[in-house]
Amino acid sequence: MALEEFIARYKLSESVYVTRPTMPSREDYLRMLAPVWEQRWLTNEGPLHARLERALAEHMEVAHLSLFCNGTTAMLLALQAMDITEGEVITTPFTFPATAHVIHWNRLTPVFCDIREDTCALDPEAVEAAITPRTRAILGVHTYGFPCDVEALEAIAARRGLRLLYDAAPAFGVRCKGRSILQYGDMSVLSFHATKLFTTAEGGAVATRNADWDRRIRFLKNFGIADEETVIGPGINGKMSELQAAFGLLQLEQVGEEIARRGAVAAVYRERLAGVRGIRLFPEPADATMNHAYFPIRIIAGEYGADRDALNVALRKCNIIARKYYFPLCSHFPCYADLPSADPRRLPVAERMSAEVLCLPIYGTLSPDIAATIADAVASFPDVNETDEQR
Ligand code: T4K
Repeated sequence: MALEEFIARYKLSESVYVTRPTMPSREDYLRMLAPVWEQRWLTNEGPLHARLERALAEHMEVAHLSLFCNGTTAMLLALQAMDITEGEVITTPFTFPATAHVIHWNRLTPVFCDIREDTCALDPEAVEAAITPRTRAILGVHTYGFPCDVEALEAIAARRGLRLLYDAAPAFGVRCKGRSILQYGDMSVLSFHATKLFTTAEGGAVATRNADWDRRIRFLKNFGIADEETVIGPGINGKMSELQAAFGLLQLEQVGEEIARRGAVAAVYRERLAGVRGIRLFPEPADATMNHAYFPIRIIAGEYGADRDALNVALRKCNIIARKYYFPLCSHFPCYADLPSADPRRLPVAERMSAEVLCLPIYGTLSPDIAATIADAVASFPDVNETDEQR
């Protein structure tokens, strides 16, 4: 098949993005905002903010949950609340830049560590091998919502006296071994960015079962202010507004249905792509309930007959805007590339995943028919008989 024929067959009438936010109705949002207008209370722990904190803590089954203006600030302060002020933090290079950057912004050293092929999450054996006398904490990421190896990491952290923090930005609503994913580790951080399953446009949260850390987090995100005349430390502004909290309360009503709809899209992809030569699907973890926030696939170039990047370019010509989450690896950023732990030879799985993974569009309003067309385009791209250059 010629490339023109491929495009003619699979081109969608409108661009389909990797994700789209679930929107509450305008009427519902205006109704939710009515008390904000009446009371003229816009931020600083307002009533909607308090309602959303309670509702999310209950929904996610955690003792304490503190809302934030975004996930990055939440993660920055989570490290500070646990008093991690010097040394090294072990983390994954296969993540959004924020994960590595919060370590750097806290004047700590990120130590990149390899990942597992089946979940793209930290490889516990590599974590253990990366520990030095300067290691203070492990910062795992539940990549694509696949839970980290929580028991193994917990055992390592306990044995080696390290703090264990999770970047749970992609894992809203995920359950692992019968418990909310946020119940694992010392603290977990969520992102409520517009690209996330549950969104407040910008936003985030820190969850912990430790009341003392929760108290510190609350001071830190409000300039360290204890009362009108007392500032107990150098805090920052990490607060969420009432307008965002109102959006979040409506999102929470829709999130169960959103997950179910995404599950239906994932099922179409799984059915159509199972067994396609050179395409690997990630196994659904047996002991976790997924949120279907992402649908990553791996393209094994040698078997597929084309590489991930060629497929990605061709899909874009068909208005299918998939994403190479996560390329480049954080360990390739100029600010980290000179670290000994950034050496590609130490990160073989992460390097491979970064070259092979493509995240296909998935969101609740994506019709199963469009998902089927996308899957068919992926399956038939190797039939395009142009050279790589022509592609
Ligand atoms: N840790 C992890 C593992 C994370 O994934 C993130 C954020 C964080 C930490 C940090 O949390 P925050 O501080 O952001 O709360 C996006 C987001 O900017 C980023 O927040 C998110 N991860 C990451 C996975 O995705 P981009 O560069 O891919 O965004 P962008 O603008 O290209 O959007 C992707 C697609 O989403 C668009 O093609 C269409 C759709 N979209 C996007 C926006 C902004 C919409 O439909 N509506 C929108 O408003 O980074």
